[in-house]
Amino acid sequence: MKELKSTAIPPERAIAVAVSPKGGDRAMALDHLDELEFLAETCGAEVIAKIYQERDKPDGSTAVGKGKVQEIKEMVEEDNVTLIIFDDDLTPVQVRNLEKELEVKVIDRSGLILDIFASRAQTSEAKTQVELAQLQYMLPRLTRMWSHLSKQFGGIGTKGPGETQIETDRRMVRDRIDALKERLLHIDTQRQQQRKGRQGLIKFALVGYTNAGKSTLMNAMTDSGVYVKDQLFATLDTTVRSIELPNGKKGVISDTVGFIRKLPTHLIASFRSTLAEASDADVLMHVVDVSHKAFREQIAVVDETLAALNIEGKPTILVLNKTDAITEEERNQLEIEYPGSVLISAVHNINLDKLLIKMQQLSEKGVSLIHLELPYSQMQLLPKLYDLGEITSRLEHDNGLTVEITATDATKERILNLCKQYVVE
Ligand SMILES: Nc1nc2c(ncn2[C@@H]2O[C@H](COP(=O)(O)OP(=O)(O)OP(=O)(O)O)[C@@H](O)[C@H]2O)c(=O)[nH]1
Ligand SMILES: [Mg+2]
Repeated sequence: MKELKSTAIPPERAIAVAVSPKGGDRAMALDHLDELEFLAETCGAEVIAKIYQERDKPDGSTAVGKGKVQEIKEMVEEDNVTLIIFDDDLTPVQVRNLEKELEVKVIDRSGLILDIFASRAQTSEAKTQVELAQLQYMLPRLTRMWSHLSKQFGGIGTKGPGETQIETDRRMVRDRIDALKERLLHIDTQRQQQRKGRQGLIKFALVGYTNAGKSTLMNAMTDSGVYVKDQLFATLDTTVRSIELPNGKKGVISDTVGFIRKLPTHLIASFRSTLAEASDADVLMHVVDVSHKAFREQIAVVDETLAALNIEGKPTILVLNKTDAITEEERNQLEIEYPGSVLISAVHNINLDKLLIKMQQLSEKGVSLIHLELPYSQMQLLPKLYDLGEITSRLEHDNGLTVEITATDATKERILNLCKQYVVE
């Protein structure tokens, strides 16, 4: 009888490489390497060595320089390494030179993150967004891919497919990019419709570094069953659930994709529609894993990413999570360092009541009452006002209606634009 062989693909054996400027923060650079290892593991690769190199600046042709390339080559041969991952973006030229020398696959952090996103994407929206980002990442690298193919097959056509073929391919990729953008625009319109239905409700959005515990918190607060896992980018889509505040007011809370250091710009751009929920929110809840040694840097990365997406400046609650995994002394220290934050543990349900009260306080700050004297001749404005805010009182009299609208900061301006002249102070 024939022996059955396992069809499982053996995990890639990888080396992670970081090149840092001389005299930089070594501890931080090593931390980045650890994160790169976590990213690689998320992709199913096993990191067998991490290389950290200090240089004045990365070498133009191989990033690490000739000597280091030789060193890596020896490791590749000795340890059956199949993949080299660089923490910083490589130029197409650097990838080509490195692959030629080392004779294994070479990728950078952006490529790795795109790979993870591609394997995680479930919904048509996420898939479209990832494919768009992948193609945009690939476009400048097309020449390199072709030269690889021609090398691989040797013989006829070893000089590559020639400019014409590359141009044709570039055009095909560009056409596909246009088609995907079109599709995203359509998805965006649908989302806007959905969001319209939620106007008048207070909107909270969970944001934060990947693996901070956003989905765990969402589940703890709403029973929503969002996928939780100790891996990077467990969540790629947005889930929205209703939530009730201690004062009985209803709101919605959204959980979405997490951020990471050096998130490829194409990816940020193409995930705009997923992140629209956050940009539309009244209150942001910035979830932080305080048990992570680099959490302060992670806070900064999230703030920067929010700024890049123009989602900054909203009322924000700093939610310091995983406090069960730190000491009491550290917890006391955090309370002093981050006044106004809420220390919680999403898995152990610690202080979620405190968080709800904070959410209520912040949402009240963002809510204002607008009083209007609306003449009967302007009744066509009423349906629009119902759409934008919550009409909390309505009194008919001889000349028209006296209306009180409860509006959030986000909608107040739009209401005022619509009927400024009818506002009574
Ligand atoms: N110790 C501890 N672990 C937690 C806590 N909250 C979440 N975790 C764990 O942290 C890991 C990540 O949790 P998720 O909720 O998936 O994190 P996320 O922010 O949604 O991550 P992405 O969707 O990947 O961006 C899981 O293994 C959780 O069990 C907490 O309060 N304490
Ligand atoms: Mg998640």
